[in-house]
Amino acid sequence: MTDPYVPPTVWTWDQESGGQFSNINRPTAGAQTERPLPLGKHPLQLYSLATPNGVKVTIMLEELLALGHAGAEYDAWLINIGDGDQFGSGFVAINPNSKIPALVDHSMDKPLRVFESGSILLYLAEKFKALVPSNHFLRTECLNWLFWQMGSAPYLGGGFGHFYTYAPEKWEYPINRFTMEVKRQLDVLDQHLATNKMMVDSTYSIADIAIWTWYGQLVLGRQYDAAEFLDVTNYKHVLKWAQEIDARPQVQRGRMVNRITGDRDRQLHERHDATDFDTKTQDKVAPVPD
Ligand SMILES: N[C@@H](CCC(=O)N[C@@H](CS)C(=O)NCC(=O)O)C(=O)O
Repeated sequence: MTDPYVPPTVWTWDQESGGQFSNINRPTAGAQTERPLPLGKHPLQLYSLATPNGVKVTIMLEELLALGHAGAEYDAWLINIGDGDQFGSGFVAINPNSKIPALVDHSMDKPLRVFESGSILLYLAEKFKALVPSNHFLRTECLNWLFWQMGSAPYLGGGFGHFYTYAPEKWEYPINRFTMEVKRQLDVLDQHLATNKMMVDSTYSIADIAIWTWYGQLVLGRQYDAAEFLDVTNYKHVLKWAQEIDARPQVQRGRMVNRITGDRDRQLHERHDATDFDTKTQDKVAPVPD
């Protein structure tokens, strides 16, 4: 039996954790390399990867474009967090927290940086007056759920996902702790969606986009290979809502942008034009020889 861990008086970083992301985890902030960011032709420049946080923004931009907001045209550049791109000087200048997604709006006198996925969703919703209710009561409810998601998802990703999937060993205590919390969160959503078609009444909004990328995709079986373990089909109202959102063409396009895993015809590493979905997916630009 190994000795129980006794925390030292002062913690020091003297060893890699051994987990899947141990090569990029550090107890310090700031740029590690000198690397400027590329700049495209559109007003909005997005630097991201198709994780649940990243996909929130590409779905939002595709939704805005589908609504006819031409000012939402964007270049999406790939930030490969596994390669440490988030620690380049250009990226750190637009997000000192070194996490995707980060957006720069060049449509004004001087460029404006926006980081934190919830802040980006709200920024775009306000800029284009879309996908956030204007009614004071409904808008407040929309922000309640947006902030709920921003506070809850770290339990799902950093807690459950980390210990169930990425940690170097399976430890019962943290898996139990975070599984209980994630199932409680799913029950919160299930009870809410039992009497509401969407997160805010019956109108699709940034609250749905934010929550769907995490909890919607979890019940659709796309996260952490944990659908059976979490018994996700039990959350029937969440599942129905998730399937409805999943069927939106804008959502399907948004999921493809900055994706570097999965089916090659669903991977669009960079997006600079609406036609890229038809011509620049990986099966077309880098076909695998037979
Ligand atoms: N609260 C942030 C979280 C962003 C976040 O955790 N991004 C992850 C990918 S989903 C990341 O960039 N990780 C890189 C790292 O930890 O070094 C948001 O919602 O934007």
